[in-house]
Order: sequence, then C-alpha cells, then structure tokens
Amino acid sequence: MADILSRWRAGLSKTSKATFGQIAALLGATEIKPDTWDDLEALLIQADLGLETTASVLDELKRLTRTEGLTRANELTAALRADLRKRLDSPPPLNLRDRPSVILVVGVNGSGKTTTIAKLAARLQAERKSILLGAADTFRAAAVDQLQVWGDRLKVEVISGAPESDPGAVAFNAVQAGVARGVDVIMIDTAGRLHTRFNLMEELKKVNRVVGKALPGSPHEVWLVLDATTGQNALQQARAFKDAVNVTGVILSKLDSSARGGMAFAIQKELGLPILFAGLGEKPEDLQPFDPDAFVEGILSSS
Ligand SMILES: Nc1nc2c(ncn2[C@@H]2O[C@H](COP(=O)(O)OP(=O)(O)OP(=O)(O)O)[C@@H](O)[C@H]2O)c(=O)[nH]1
Ligand SMILES: [Mg+2]
Repeated sequence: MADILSRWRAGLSKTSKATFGQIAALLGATEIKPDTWDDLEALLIQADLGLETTASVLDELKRLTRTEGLTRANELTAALRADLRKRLDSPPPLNLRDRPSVILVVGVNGSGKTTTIAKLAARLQAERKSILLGAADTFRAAAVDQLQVWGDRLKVEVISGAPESDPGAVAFNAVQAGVARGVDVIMIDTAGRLHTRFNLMEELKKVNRVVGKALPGSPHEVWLVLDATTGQNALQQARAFKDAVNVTGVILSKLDSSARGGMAFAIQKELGLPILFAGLGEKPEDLQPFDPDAFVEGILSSS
C-alpha cells in the first residue's frame, strides 16, 4: 500500500508542486478571511479543476464553514480533502467477461495510445489473460513497427496491414484472428486523430462499425486515452470522441508530466466517464488502476 501511495505521490508531484500543494501553505494557521476564498479560488482554477467544479468546491467549503463553525484556515484543508475525494468515483471493475473481449483504443495524436496498450497487455497477461493486438494505425509505417516491437517483447500476436491500407480492414482481420485463436482480449490500436477533423472521425466510426461486423456486440469497450498535460482542452477532445463512438472509459496518461492533474475532476463531472487507469510514468508498472484516495492524497501532498 505504501508503495502504491508513494508511486502516486511521485507521479503527481508536478501537479501538487504547481498548485494543490500550495493550498496547505495558503491555508496555514490563520483565520479565514475574505482573501482566503479568493486565493483558494485562484489556486483551484489554476489547477485545472474547471470553473464549475471550482465554484462548487468553494460553495461547499463556505457552507461547511457556516454549519461546522470552522474559523481557522487549516481546518479547511481536511474539509477540502474530503470534498475533493467525494467528487471522484472509483473505477468500476473491468468488464472483460466476454471471450474475446474487444477493446478499441482511441485518442488524439501522441496521447499515449500505443504505449498504454502495451502496458495494459502486460497487466492483463499477469492476470493470465491471452491477448491479441490489432495495429489499425496504418498511416505511419512506424506506428505498426512500434506496436510490433511491444508484441515481440510481450510475445503477443500483432495483426497489421500494409502501410496506408484500410484501418477498418485491419481491425476486422484482428477481431477475426482473435476469435479464431480463442484469445481472451483483443486490443485495437488506432491512429491518432485530431478530434476536429471530420474525415478522421468518420473513419474512426467506420473502424468501430467494422469491428461490430466481425464480432456482433463488439467492441465491448472503447477507451479514450487523454493526455493529462492538455488540461481542460482534453474535455473538448473527449466530447468529440464521445459523439463519434461509444466511449466507455478514460485513461489519463502522462499525469507525471503534467501540472494540470486537476482536470480529472472536470472529466468526471462534465463527461460522466469513469477514469479507469492513470499513467504515472513511462514504465509498465506506472500504469495504475485509477485510485481516487491515492489521487487526492497525491495532489495535496506538499512534500
Ligand atoms: N511520462 C509519461 N509518458 C508517457 C505516458 N504515456 C505515454 N507516454 C509517452 O508519450 C509518447 C507518445 O506515446 P504513444 O503511445 O506513442 O502515443 P500514441 O497515442 O500512440 O501516438 P500516435 O500513434 O502518434 O497518435 C511516448 O513517448 C510515450 O512514452 C505516461 O503515462 N507518462
Ligand atoms: Mg500510436
């Protein structure tokens, strides 16, 4: 447990240093003054909590100040911690009961899809699940190679197509191959696409449809990888992907590179999507199931 917590603390150190960790200093042993609220509001907005969530946190803390008779600013720290925790849900248990379960992994360019798939594959293998990967990113030859390198390392079969071939066809073949081999989980890597590019989003819809033709009822999961360094912009991305395909969960990558981890709150509040995993670094074990307790602990830690 201590190990997990220190991993989260380390992964969230940029976010805590930049913003949340300063809250403890702000809420020192002074009296609560009108300035305290202004300063707290500024820090929470800066922490990428989003305007709505920031306003709601402040309302709640002001209410508690009245009803509980809090007078010292440091009493607010505990109240803030509890309030932030309440705003995050624990991820639901992974629903990978179907055999095979097909997971389509989507997101903008460079968000971390391919490396996240590799880390997930390693994690699922450790749970004794058999995996097959589909390289439906046919734009860049290097993309197929990247997935293939991971496949070789993990001893997992990778289905790919010729460069610039139809990504839908690759996805179709991957699902068919996975069904034929009787694997537990098929993960389909897709090309990064700007959520504002109509044609690319249409292509993603097609990949999604084609997967459903290869195996009715699939994809069982569509996981959206969001780069935590993009802050509130990630919300626009997520909305566009949600409009195109049935996103079932979010993976928040690169929290370790980000000072804007507060966006996790906005994702839950404004999108209603569960955060399933968080990327806390580049190593496979740095991909962790999202843990709201450790997350809140990590962002508020001031060490
Ligand atoms: N520090 C850190 N780096 C990460 C994390 N996840 C991914 N990366 C890095 O982000 C970069 C891009 O990752 P990819 O997996 O190639 O991203 P992608 O979404 O597949 O990119 P495209 O296929 O070009 O759209 C790589 O250098 C990864 O090592 C993370 O959680 N933490
Ligand atoms: Mg990729």
